[in-house]
Amino acid sequence: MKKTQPTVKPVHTPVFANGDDIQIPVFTLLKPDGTVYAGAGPISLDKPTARRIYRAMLYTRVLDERMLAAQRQGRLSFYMQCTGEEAAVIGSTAALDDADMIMAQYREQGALAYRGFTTDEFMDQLFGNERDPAHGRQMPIHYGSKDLHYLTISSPLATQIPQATGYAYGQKLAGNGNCTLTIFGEGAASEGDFHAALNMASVHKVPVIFLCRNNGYAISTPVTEQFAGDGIAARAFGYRMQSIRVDGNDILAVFEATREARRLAVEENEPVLIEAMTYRLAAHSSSDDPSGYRSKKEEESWHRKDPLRRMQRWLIERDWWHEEEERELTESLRREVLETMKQAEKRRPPALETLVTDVYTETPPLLREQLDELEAHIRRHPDAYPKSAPWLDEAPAGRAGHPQAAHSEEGGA
Ligand SMILES: Cc1ncc(C[n+]2csc(CCOP(=O)(O)OP(=O)(O)O)c2C)c(N)n1
Ligand SMILES: [Mg+2]
Repeated sequence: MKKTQPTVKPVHTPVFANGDDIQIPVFTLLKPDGTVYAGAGPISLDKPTARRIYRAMLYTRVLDERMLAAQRQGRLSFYMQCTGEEAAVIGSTAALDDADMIMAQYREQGALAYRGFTTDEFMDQLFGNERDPAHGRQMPIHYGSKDLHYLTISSPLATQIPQATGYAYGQKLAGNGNCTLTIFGEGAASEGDFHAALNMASVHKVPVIFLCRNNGYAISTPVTEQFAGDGIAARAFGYRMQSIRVDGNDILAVFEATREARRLAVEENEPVLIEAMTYRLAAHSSSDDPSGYRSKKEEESWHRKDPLRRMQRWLIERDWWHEEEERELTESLRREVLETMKQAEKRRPPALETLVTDVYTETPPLLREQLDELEAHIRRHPDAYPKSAPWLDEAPAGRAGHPQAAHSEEGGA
């Protein structure tokens, strides 16, 4: 795309432009029945990648079902499902190089599953046990993996979007041939961060792909109450950025669109905006009940467009997948998730000390004092804390019986 200044062609009556003359089509290749549209462009998805994608989609479904049930049983405090949006998340991830960076929102566990995040890693984070790299300091679903080039999830919406522009600028300077994919909801795109990120990416021509999952809702707020413009795709034009709207439940279209976006980003330093039209089939989170704000009829109409079913039909049609294989895989994944969860929930909590580590090289005196007071408090009220917690007795040498702790205990709190 050419870089230009604003057009200055004179007219002599007031002409207001509102963008209505720009029609953004929806790119789609795969029909809901799993057959490909007549006249559809080339499909580059090969068998091994297609199977890897489908396995990750199945895994994510199984994980979501099991973990929501665990939350309902009171074993887990909170959960968020990717259900219904697996094609948008996994299809885009699969079109990247595995070393490309991903900066996501919170509903994109399918991207991690595709890259090989293990069930142990999912469970240790969800249960915040002693093996959780964040030491239980994040809510469940705030995964991250340096090895898999996946930035740790942040709860405040849209923070990852300008971070992605900055990171991708670094990739451009490093000349490593990689790009960054940032994924976010249409609700997050109402944040100023979204606009700042697009503007900076366009001005500095950085290799970043902005992927908006337009799933119809920001918690209970439907898109009709979120914005008046033509979705999210149209916003790219204000920054002279290329954009594409794609059927987000069509694995083939998401894959091809992202593949081309990656080429533009890496080879031509053109950032791209992708709007994936999809639907959040489940509740916003385990704390939400959608029956208060949307109809069963609406939900059912989207169940018929389920991205898994659609891809499954395409795979079976090509003899790349079989129903028997799916039954066996689903069963074994269910067993794996359940068994791993049982182990993770029994694992010990992180050491108490980790409350004040990781930020400063040496724990500052004020934090140390607070930790001592906490220890003293727990010793005074042992019944109010988990019996399994081995925190105090395993405190590093010099910690247990620390004079400060004794002092606080005497003083009372
Ligand atoms: C800055 C900020 N404001 C509000 C919230 C509360 N909040 C959490 S999720 C959410 C809805 C986001 O909707 P969307 O971006 O469309 O993502 P979806 O949940 O649909 O995947 C809101 C408002 C937040 N986490 N951060
Ligand atoms: Mg949304």
